[in-house]
Amino acid sequence: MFIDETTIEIKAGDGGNGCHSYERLKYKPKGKPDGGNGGRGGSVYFVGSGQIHTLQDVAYRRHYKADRGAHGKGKKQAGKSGEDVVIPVPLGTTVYDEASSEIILDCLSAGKRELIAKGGRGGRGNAALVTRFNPSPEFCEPGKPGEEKNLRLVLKVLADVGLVGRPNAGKSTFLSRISHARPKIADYPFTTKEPHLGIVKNNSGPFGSSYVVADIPGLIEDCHKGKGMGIRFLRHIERTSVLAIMVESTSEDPVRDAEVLLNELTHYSEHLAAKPKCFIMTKTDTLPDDDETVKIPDGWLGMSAVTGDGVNGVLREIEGIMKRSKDELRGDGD
Ligand SMILES: Nc1nc2c(ncn2[C@@H]2O[C@H](COP(=O)(O)OP(=O)(O)O)[C@@H](O)[C@H]2O)c(=O)[nH]1
Ligand SMILES: [Mg+2]
Repeated sequence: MFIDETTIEIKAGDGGNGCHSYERLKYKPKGKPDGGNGGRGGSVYFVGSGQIHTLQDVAYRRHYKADRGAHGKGKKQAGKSGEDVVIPVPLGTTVYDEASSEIILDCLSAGKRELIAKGGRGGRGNAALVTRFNPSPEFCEPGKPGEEKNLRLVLKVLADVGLVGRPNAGKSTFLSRISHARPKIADYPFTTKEPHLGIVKNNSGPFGSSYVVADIPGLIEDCHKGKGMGIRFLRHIERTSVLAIMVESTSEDPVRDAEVLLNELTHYSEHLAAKPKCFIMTKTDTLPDDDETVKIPDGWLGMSAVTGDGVNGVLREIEGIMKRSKDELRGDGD
């Protein structure tokens, strides 16, 4: 199941207590202090992973607790440290403190461990507490408690391109044509209930390596009022750099249909609606040959994800827009 929001409780391990003990030697009633230090409590970390795309596993477990440090022992034996807990989360996960709503972490790169709750320090044993003035301390320190946090995790998937269209526009078919992703395809609306990501390899185009395309559920008029699947899932294209607006060739008025889509985007956020876009008419194979030039509005591209006609043209356009917006971000655009 696709889960993009959850709350969890985490607790780092407490530090082990220091030990209060004395050397025991034959014929010597009380030797030197030899109580060892307590071990450090385990810490809790998050690590971004490119292999998972939902918070499902994290949400299922809900409680995470790292081990406590072991107590120190006599003969200056230090307690073992508690094991750390590392929680993998999908890239694009933002971690909030549940109480203050403050952002603790934005997980944007894979593989880096981020400390979320620190394990408690172990207490010192009386051997470590010896001073010139107190050569035989009759006390030791308790371990410090590990940090405890209630967290809210919100996932906004990381993708470069977002596919926007009515249900049945052919978004999923397009994604499965250009990537290895296999979203469900059918001729009834709302087959896509969750975002699907596809990685497009691009070795020849201007963009260089590969990029991620997100297929999200279809948008219908007034979905911002809760119709259909609503617009909550639009968060998953918030971090894209290009939107591909897709309208079916059966549309009576493609320009108006595109406006309806843009209007729904605007209701979600002006920022989202203002992203660079390309406009695509899908399923051109169903148009009679002489109809194509008439039907496709100026500045739009036509394609058929079934026959493959025009698909490369669409990818080149998308890659071109991505390259231009990256150049602008770097400040060397014109
Ligand atoms: N003839 C034709 N049918 C298509 C094309 N692309 C998609 N379809 C069909 O349109 C229906 C909806 O496609 P789908 O990709 O699930 O649309 P989505 O709801 O936008 O993801 C399916 O029956 C597809 O087989 C196309 O280029 N040509
Ligand atoms: Mg679909």
